[in-house]
Amino acid sequence: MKSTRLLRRLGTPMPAPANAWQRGNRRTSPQIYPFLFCGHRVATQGLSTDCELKCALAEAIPSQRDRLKSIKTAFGSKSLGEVTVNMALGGMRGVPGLLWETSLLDAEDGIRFRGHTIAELQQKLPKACPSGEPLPEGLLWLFLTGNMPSKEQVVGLSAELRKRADIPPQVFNVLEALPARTHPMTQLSCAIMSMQPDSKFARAYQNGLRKTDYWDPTFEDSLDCIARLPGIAAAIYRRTFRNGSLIKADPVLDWAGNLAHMMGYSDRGVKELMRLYMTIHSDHEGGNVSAHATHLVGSALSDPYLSFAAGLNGLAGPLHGLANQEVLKWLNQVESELGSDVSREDLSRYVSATLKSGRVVPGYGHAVLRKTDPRFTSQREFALKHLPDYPKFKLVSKLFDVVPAVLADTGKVANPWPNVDAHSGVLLQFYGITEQNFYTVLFGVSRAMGVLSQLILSRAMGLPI
Ligand code: NMX
Ligand code: MLT
Repeated sequence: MKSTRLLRRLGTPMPAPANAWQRGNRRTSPQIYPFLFCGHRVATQGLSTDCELKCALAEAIPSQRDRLKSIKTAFGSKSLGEVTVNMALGGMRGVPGLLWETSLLDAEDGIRFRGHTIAELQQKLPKACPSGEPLPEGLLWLFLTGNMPSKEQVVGLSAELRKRADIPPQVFNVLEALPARTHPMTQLSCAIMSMQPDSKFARAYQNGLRKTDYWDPTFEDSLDCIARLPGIAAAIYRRTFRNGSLIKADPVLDWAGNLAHMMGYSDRGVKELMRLYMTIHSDHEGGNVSAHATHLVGSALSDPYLSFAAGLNGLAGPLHGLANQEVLKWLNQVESELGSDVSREDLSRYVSATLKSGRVVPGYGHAVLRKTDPRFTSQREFALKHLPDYPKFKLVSKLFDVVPAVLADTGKVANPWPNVDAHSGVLLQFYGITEQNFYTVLFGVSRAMGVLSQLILSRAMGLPI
């Protein structure tokens, strides 16, 4: 096993019944899901649905439970390898220890979302514009069902999310109560926590919920949360950087397009960037801090708001999601000290000086990846298409030429190549979103899709604490 990190690489652990998830189970047992019949609104235990995604998920769950059972029966007592002292001291790297369905990370090839590369998603997922970027709603469908959705299914899911997008008033009250200097990530975490008192999972659990039904109110909370995130993120942005005047959602725009719109950006390019951004940041297997924190807290049957807030608090760390903010800060320093037309030699000296001062070069390195992050590459392709002459993009490109060699020369950096955060900030800068302290919030909005999908699936499969 090429793995490098604990809690990784068990996404598709063994030959499960071929394509089991994709096959689904067209004969959903009414004993198990008495309240789920597509096209009808049927209520049970206060829960109801006419949501097509929920129906598709409900159909897929029985075969997934069977698959897990057969894996346990066939392979339950097999060893997954040895654990060395170094693996324990190294933060449990290389120890496979977690089932993660939504994505799988390969050290060389990077992320696969339900088996699909980013380029495949760009090709196969429905889009808002011809030959544009994928609609992230489609990825949410793929995460939860294992199937590539049709355009109609994605349009339906966009509408479902708009229907659920109203933000409860207490969110604004909590945001208002925070000092204006509060970091946007802290604001986001507090906003998520403020919705917890209305958790459908927490209420249903208190009313006596059967284990086989845990996934249902988890789905409801998760979809509500995902639906509201663009409005919440935009409110944080407008409050922190635009004197607090809010912009209403566009009733026909998609989820990511609406995020750009509510932040105050109407350009077609920003909306396309937001669709790409929301797609590529969504999931990175289960061992990263935000995914693992969400899973860990969720395994105690904490509701989705409690669990996702935990993930966000981890994402707010500078070695994880906050690195996108740190990259911009550092790029701005490079630009102001050396100018934008800097030579490779001067740049190389600057990178060495950063290292000598005991700091990390933000946006480079990774706990698992050992090659350039394909999420960096997809953003680079976006830049080459939409902003090839932008000076900050040229600086990022020069750094891509220079930094790996300097990091490799230290002899200790396991991966000298750029990660997702090395590129995201300059794309936002180009479209006028210059407030770097907000960037991790965008990462967080996207990450909700992956980690909350996995939370729903974990409950559907009855994974333990
Ligand atoms: N700049 C300077 N030193 C580095 C870097 C870097 N970019 N990457 C790794 N190192 C150092 C690391 O600090 C460690 O030093 P020491 O032995 O003195 O403690 C040594 O190299 C070995 O670390 P690795 O095994 O290569 O990396 P590890 O798996 O521990 O950490 C990161 C991975 C991502 C935390 C690390 O590469 C890093 O700090 N990168 C910069 C911050 C960053 O870009 N984070 C974002 C990651 C992606 N995300 O979005 O979450
Ligand atoms: C992520 O997207 O979560 C980061 O690349 C960190 C990781 O995978 O360890």
